[in-house]
Amino acid sequence: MASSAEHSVDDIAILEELERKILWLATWTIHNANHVRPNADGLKVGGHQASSASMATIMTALYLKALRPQDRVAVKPHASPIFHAIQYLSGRQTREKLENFRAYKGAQSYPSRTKDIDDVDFSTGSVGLGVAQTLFASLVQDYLAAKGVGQGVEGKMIALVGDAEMDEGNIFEALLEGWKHGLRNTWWIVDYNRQSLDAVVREGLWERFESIFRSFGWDVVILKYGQLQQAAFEEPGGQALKRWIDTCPNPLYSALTFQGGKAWRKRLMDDIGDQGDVTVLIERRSDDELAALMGNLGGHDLPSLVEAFEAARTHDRPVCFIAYTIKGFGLPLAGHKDNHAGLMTPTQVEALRARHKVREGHEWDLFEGLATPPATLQAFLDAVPFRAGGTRRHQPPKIDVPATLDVPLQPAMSTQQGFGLLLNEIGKRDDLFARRVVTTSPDVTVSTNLGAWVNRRKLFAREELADTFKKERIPSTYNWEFAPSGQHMELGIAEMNLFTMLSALGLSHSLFGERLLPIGTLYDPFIERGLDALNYACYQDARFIIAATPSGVTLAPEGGAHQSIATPLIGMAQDGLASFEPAFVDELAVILRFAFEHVQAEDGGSVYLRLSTRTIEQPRRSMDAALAGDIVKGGYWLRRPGPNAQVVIAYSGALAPEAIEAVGLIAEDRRDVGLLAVTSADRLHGGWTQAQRAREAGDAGARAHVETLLDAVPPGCAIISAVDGHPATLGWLGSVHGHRARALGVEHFGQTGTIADLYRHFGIDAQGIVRAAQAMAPGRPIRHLRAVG
Ligand SMILES: Cc1ncc(C[n+]2csc(CCOP(=O)(O)OP(=O)(O)O)c2C)c(N)n1
Ligand SMILES: [Mg+2]
Repeated sequence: MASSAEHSVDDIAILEELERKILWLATWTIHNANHVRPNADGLKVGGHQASSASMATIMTALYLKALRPQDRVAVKPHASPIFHAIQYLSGRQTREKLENFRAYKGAQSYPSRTKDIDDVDFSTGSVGLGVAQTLFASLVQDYLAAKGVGQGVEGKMIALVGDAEMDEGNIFEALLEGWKHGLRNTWWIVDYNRQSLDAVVREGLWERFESIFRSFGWDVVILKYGQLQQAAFEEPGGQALKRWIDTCPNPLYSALTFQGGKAWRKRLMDDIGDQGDVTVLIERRSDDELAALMGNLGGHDLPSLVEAFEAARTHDRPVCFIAYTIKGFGLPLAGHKDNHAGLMTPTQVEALRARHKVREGHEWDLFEGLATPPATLQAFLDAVPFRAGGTRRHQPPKIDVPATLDVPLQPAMSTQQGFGLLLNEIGKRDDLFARRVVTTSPDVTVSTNLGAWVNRRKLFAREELADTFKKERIPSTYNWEFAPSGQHMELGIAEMNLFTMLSALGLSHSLFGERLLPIGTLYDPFIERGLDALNYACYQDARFIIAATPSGVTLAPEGGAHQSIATPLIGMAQDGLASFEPAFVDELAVILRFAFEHVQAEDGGSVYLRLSTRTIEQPRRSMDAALAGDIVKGGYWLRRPGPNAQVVIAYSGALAPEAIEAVGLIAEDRRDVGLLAVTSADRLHGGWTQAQRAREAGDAGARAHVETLLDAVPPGCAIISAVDGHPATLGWLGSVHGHRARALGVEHFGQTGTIADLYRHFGIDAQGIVRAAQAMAPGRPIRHLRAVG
């Protein structure tokens, strides 16, 4: 590793030149998007010039000096132009993408793993999530290392964090979890520009940050004064200047920065001018030099940054860097409190062009206007350590999934119970497949039925820890041993952490070169608590399985606070997530097997299993390939309707017994009643949409599974659907072939009672279904329909 002595003055000089180039390229990218590129909408597309500039120095120090190929970085969303400029300079981003910044298929507004071409490690956008993601990635790195797999060399997991971003609660939830797991190798670099979107932050915020991080066991490195300032403090009168800087309120510092050298001089002379040393210190400098001195905060001082990063690499403790910066550094927007959405005017850009010596028509030239010869600059860029070793994204081979997942079926059981048994069976295996399954749960490991699996495969910790109860010979069902070989990551209650952890586990193949098969369990309603993190995980194309149980109003006595109504719709609407709600355990076995394939498939995604604690009678049947195929596609006829059917029932999940009973009650008075088992409203609907789109694009033969299924329903027949969730989940079935439809489901929370009470209350019991059938398929009264009391 290089020591600071090895940073020749030349290196720093080159870095400083390249930093200016990066600032220019980012500025031009934004300016081009707003003022040069033809824009039919006539709207400004923005680009966060000031937020970006704030990070220019820090990111130059990182990407062109401090980073190693094994490091992974989450760049704060609004530093995207700086990130893309660095990538362009490094030959990883194209001019075309930059010219189309924020436009269709151009470089993204916020760095995106899936949409950008330029080596984004973690997407960002919804502030706070990328930050936490680095912490969980570090835990995954430790998990792999403990098993002797992964990259073999430890990287730093780094987040570039806005100071206002630190208001996001999920960051603190993550901090606590990191502390519990003995977090290592994580750097959070806070861009302490003391500005947010609307405002200048409160005084002394850094002290809160410092004490919070220290109490979680982090090192805190405060980068407040750059080397110019440090030198000035050594001059006679320097300590008075330092005291003034330390006590200057944030808004005043910002305002003076915006106003420039003249204003600094007047204010400093008024406040600390003494006709002696301090006055000499100030007078010795021109306006420009004075502005440069006062702007020379730690976060804009390359030597300080490079040194601090190198020092932090010598150990594995987590480090929070608080780097003082100026929002809009190097631009005329610097320091102004309204600068967040501020764009430079064409006149201001022309002035900057002159300062950067960029000729017209040469705006994108890499080394335009720089003093150092291009060959030297290129040689410097070619030798950047981060770039050594080619691609940083791994593509390990797929893990073979067993042809079937077997489970001992009992006459009556719940899908949650089946899930636990399936995992228990996997836990008995000794193959790569079983070794790469990793589970995690926010304090609901036992109550979601992972207990047996954990007993077999242990909890993960970097160090062995025996179960005290076992040691003391106290009988317990659970054997909570922690070991490096453990395959369950225990989490506290916070669901945001669960999804961020799954996001990190689910990117393990790409980030660290080792495939994992992550499964997270939680109560279904609390998906909503972690929803933004779930969306974030899917957006990054992380691959994982969630088993959400219990769900719906079927968890009856647990009460309204735990009921989930919207989750089936979330499952349908969430991109990158295939959702299933099986009724029977043999269906679940097929779906879980599919899920292990789907999370590994190039064009696959993550999987959501909405499960239930309701024990229901299981069908006695043998699973064949055709049935298994239909279950994965989203549905099959449990009872095919005949040609004279007036009504068919479609149901999902735990309502199977009600649907089956209703069919029996209706069948005596209506002919040919059909019963459609919907294992995935999401897959059925998605397939239907896809087929329609394909036909519209000219593929006349395209056909969706649901279209084929519903071919069996005669034209005049009505479809009654029933789901323990929002009725819209299956409400669309009638539109497939133009059948009349009545969608039953749950629209309100809050009732507590038995399952029978609640199904009756919401009209999703057998009688409710029969009532709907009577209304939709009038004819002679259905004898089994009781009068509504
Ligand atoms: C979850 C979320 N809420 C709100 C926003 C909108 N937003 C973007 S940046 C920002 C504040 C930026 O302040 P800071 O983090 O200090 O970054 P700076 O602009 O100073 O660099 C806000 C509120 C967002 N991107 N994500
Ligand atoms: Mg800020």
